[in-house]
Amino acid sequence: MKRRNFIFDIFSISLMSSLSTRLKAKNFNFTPMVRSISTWKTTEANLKAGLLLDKGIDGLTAAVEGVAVEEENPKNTTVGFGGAPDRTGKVTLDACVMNHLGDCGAVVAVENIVNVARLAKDVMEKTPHVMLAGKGAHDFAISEGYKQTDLLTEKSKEDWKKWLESEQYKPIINIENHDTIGMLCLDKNKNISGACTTSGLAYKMRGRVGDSPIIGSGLFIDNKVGGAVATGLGEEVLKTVGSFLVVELMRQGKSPHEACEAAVKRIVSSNSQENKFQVAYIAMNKDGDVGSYSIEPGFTYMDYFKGENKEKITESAF
Ligand code: SD4
Repeated sequence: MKRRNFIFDIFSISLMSSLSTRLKAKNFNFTPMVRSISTWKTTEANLKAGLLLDKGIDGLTAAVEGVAVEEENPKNTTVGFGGAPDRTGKVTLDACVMNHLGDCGAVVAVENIVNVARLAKDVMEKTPHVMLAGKGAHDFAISEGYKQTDLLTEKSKEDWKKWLESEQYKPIINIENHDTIGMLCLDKNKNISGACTTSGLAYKMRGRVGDSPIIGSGLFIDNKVGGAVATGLGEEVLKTVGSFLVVELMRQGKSPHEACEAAVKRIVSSNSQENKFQVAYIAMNKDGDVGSYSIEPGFTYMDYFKGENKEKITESAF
């Protein structure tokens, strides 16, 4: 057994056994083909998507409703409600979605709306456009019946005020400081869709947008080949059009793991890593095989398959 697989298995055992017991106890029937993967330890979000897929729900709906769990979770400081603000104390959210037909939608720099992945899906389905920004995206949300919510929690306000004392901004995401959720869902019709949603880098400049809402960088899907999503320092993912690169590498015959590794190494080869930063990809191919790779150790992702929701460790460049 390869060391990597061994570690995966050890890591997954407790989570698997408790979840499978839960599912068996409920006499649950899983759909063998469907699969959902998501960045970081987004256990409940990935489980939500997996269970929707098992019920026969389409991949796009499963992904959007799965990531909504993190958008609504105040403890996740990189997504939605409770996300860290920019330097001026405003929480601004970015998200995108893409389906198996190659249709996509995105919103950037949205304020006071929690479920921005759902909003990106609405942009895709209800407007002639792919991307809406700032006030325009917000006004569209209101016209579609979204409610306004102050996204800055007491805790994130406190943390921001503490940060203001030094105002030291390092464009670094270290491995403890992110949990942006990107998710890929393979549904019972063998169609892959995905969603990516974030509040971006903590204490970013006002107006800064990263990779997460940019189709090809934060997320890309070609249903003939597979899909990929990114997390980490968005500037580096943008410079290499990371998720598109991963999908193109799979098209050339690489496995999801090999494609993620090559895309990460493309970034590593043009950076000294004097200032450490993290970038990680997860990917799924048309056959439902999955893989991942990260620059720094510590990245994990969730994998829902055959009724089990496992946390998996990723190999890293360093
Ligand atoms: C960004 N890629 O805005 C996002 C940040 C991230 O976990 O992934 N954080 O650059």
